[in-house]
Amino acid sequence: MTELHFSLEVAAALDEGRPVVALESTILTHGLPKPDNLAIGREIEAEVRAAGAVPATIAVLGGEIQIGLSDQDLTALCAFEAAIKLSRRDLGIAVAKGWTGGTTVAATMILAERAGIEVFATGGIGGVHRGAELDFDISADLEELARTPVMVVSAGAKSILDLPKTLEVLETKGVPVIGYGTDEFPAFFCRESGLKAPLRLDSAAEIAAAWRAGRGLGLENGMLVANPVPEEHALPRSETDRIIEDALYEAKRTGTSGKQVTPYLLSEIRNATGGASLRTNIKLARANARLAAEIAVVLRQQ
Ligand code: PSU
Ligand code: MN
Repeated sequence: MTELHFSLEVAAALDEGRPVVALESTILTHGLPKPDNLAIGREIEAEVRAAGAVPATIAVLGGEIQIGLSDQDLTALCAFEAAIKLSRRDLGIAVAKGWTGGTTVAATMILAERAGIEVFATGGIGGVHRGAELDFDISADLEELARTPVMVVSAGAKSILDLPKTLEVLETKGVPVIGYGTDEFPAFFCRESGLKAPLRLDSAAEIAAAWRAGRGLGLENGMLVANPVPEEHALPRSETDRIIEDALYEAKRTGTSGKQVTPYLLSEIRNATGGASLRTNIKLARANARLAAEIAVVLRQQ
């Protein structure tokens, strides 16, 4: 068996049955700019702790699968220029070759499940890209939500994606998509997408109960909780959509493809909004960490 390496804090929490929230690391290595990524990673972890759970940031360090990072590990990962973006397909080779990298939503779900962690907070998930009917660019995150029983708390998905097609695929794959306190599926930077959230729940306790009941039926799929960015930190929709259109055009023009697409679009949007998108990204990631921790706490009380 490929070994998992636990931080002391996470090992103790899991041992004692205390609530733990998994956090991904591609957001740190590829989604956010250096050196801000370190402070943001720490803030997200602090948010989980403030709500009474233990954060387990997951990454691969020198080929070792790490469940929970010491502050020293987090600092090193955030500064490492050569970090690799690791999804499901990359995990085996990363361990065999001794790579260091950030795990995507898909890879983090796999490792959280192996570690016995049910709740996971991120910013946004990958999905069906615009034009996927031609280039087949569909994130492995969707397939993972279909097959791995971990709850993912996100701010929905960015409109760099084709959101209607993303929701269709999630429906086909039997993934519950829960609007938290909203009837509308949120679009990451913006609270509105113009699309209805397939399901709606209004409290951490309701979400925890729905999760337990699904698991009690032996269902092995994950669940997506879509938590809209707090109103005061949301970006205006029409302007943001225009910036996203420009970023998509640039990606096409520069021939960006494969796993580079999402990081490329994120950095284009950040530059075009003069940092406003970064502030929003931090706020929503913190809000998701908070909600995930609340759910993890309720799950331990049931
Ligand atoms: N979407 C975001 N921010 C992110 C990502 C997605 O709004 O940082 C990252 C996540 O780690 C996600 C990954 O799992 O990108 C998806 O990449 P791809 O589209 O190549 O599957
Ligand atoms: Mn892709």
